Amino acid sequence: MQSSIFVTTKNYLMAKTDLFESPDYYQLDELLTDEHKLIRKSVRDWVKKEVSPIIEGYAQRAEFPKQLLKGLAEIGAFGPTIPVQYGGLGLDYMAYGLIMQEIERGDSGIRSTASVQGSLVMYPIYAYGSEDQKMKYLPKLATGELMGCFGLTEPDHGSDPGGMTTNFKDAGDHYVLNGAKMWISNAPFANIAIVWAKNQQGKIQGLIVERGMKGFSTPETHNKWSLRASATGELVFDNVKVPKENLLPNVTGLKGPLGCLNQARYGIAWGAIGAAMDCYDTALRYAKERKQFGKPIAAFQLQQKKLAEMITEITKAQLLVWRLATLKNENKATPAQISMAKRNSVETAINIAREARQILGGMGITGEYPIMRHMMNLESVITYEGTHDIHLLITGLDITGEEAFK
Ligand code: TGC
Ligand code: FAD
Repeated sequence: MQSSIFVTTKNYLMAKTDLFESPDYYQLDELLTDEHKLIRKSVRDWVKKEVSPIIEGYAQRAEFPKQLLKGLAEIGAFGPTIPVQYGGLGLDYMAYGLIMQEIERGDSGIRSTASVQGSLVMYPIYAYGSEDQKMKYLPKLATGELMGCFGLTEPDHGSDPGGMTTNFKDAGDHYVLNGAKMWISNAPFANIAIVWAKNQQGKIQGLIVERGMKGFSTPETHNKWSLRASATGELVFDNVKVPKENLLPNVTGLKGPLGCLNQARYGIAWGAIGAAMDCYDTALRYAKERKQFGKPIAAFQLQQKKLAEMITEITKAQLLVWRLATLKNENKATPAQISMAKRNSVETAINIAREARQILGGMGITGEYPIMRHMMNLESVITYEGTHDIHLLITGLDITGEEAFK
């Protein structure tokens, strides 16, 4: 009895100190600039100091740690690739990927908050907005003074967003918006929402809807077993009067929201590797310390197989996103290449989380270690931003020329 309390206490203490060391089996660091490494280090240090000590408690209580927003803004997580004149950092896509990797190493839900703010709220305003909209919103979104969310999915239209029914009508000096969005990250606390809706001609356009507009509400979604430290909600529009200047003027059609998804899916391709690295690192350390049958479990071939396959898959995924980053920096990355990377990284991560959980035995199911939280989070990550199936079909279409969605 005494010895089991001792073991639990010892493991508890081990788990609460974030000892993460990132695997770099193929010396990929040599492919990064000093600036990239510095950015990665500063985000990693922040995650170790601010996220790791508190995240398990927030996930267990299904609460969003709102106090992290200021720090996320300070480490440049909100719109790092947005030009400096609009409050961003003007960084390249390698830096953006590394930031997402490090944040998701802490928790996918916190990375979600950053992805949505940067790729799904700031990006559409930057890419499709008027100069006035950019100046009004982007600097405040970069500092976290304003937080945003992105409304594409509806109760009856998830993988098929083109079927959306949310719509707006021209009412003279304003538009009138009606409909509902579901599964919206950051909705419960967002100050603004980028809402994709059909105009009177049935064409999809984006509107900036502000909290406080009459008829706009954001009920929270409860009872999630995944992304418990991320706030998810609905967006409900009941005859909301939206000023005409809040329409994003420079895009029409589904390519508007899908263009934003390219940015966010790219970030997830990097981010999920962060979760995988955390599970691998935790399992490797545990396997070296945990003894059964008189020796560390790391000395058993079956555990070595798991660990060896994990580092192999992580290394392959790291190479894929590194190359994707270089293509993205040259503006040559195709949406299908991004889909392949998102799909591969998330599948890699979810498989590694499941194997790592087994290496920890019973301890693996507890909140003393991050693995089960990552595993449950990844069940959302494999579904949002396009499901695993949809990304496979995007690859299928790209290589065969045959569309198999419909
Ligand atoms: P389809 O006819 O193929 O395309 C319509 C128009 O869009 C263009 N397009 C793209 N443009 C930019 N980037 C892309 N990735 C694009 N994919 C397609 C296309 O060229 C066409 O343009 P045009 O000019 O001809 O009109 O559209 P479809 O209706 O057949 O649907 C295709 C499909 C299934 C691939 C697409 O709709 C899809 O990706 N579905 C998945 C939906 C999804 O990913 N939803 C994500 C919601 S947001 C979210 O999950 C946030 S989670 C945030 C977090 O917490 O991190
Ligand atoms: P469905 O589209 O109903 O799919 C159900 C199943 O059918 C899936 O397995 C799917 O792969 C399969 N399927 C669908 N179509 C096909 C096909 N043509 N061929 C083969 N199989 C098919 N959305 C936003 O707009 N903004 C957000 O911020 C946001 N945040 C989210 C946060 C969380 C925690 C979650 C879980 C979701 C979030 N989403 C968000 C929604 C997310 O993008 C959708 O859940 C996702 O696109 C899938 O839609 P769906 O859940 O309606 O599933």
